[in-house]
Amino acid sequence: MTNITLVLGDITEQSVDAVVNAANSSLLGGGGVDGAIHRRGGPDILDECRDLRGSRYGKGLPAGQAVATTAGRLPARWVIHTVGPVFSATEDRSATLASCYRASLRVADELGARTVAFPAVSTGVYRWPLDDAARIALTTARDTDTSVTEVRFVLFDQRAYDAFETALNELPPA
Ligand code: AR6
Repeated sequence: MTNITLVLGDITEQSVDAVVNAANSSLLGGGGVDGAIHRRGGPDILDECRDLRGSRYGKGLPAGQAVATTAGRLPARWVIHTVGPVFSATEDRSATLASCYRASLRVADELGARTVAFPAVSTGVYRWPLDDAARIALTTARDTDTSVTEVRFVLFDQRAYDAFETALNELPPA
């Protein structure tokens, strides 16, 4: 049974087994959550990301996929890096956004992580409308078969929190 919880706050302060990073394909850092995670987590995370670029992900991590590193100085054990799709008004990329959540939970299961914190992937620099992103995130988390016991959505501002709260209340039956 997976509990879905919503928190208003900063993902770098969450004491959970794994925090999910809204990364980009380069895995080499950026702004937003990505910048905050690398800043607070320290250089070990970037070192491991560079190793991943040198081995499995020479061409970068494709959108919709996920891969783990350790969490450096963050109060978590692992960072699961996923790459959200850039929002497009002309092309439906919802399946790729849903895949970010599914793939991250699969990696969490492989690690044995039981508590996982997610940001609202793609809703910042990648411009996905919050209401729609919230619906996709929550539906996918609810419908994914996983051993994770808590999926915690960490929303950075009140607007994002309200969007997730509304979407959670309006979630259609499974
Ligand atoms: N904790 C929780 N949520 C946060 C935090 C934080 N510390 N900081 C920002 N957010 P974004 P994306 C929220 O832009 O849209 C990066 O440069 C933010 O308010 O971080 O997937 C990457 O390297 C928003 O709601 O990720 C990529 O190039 C949400 O996190 C690109 O941005 C996601 O915003 C990825 O864009």
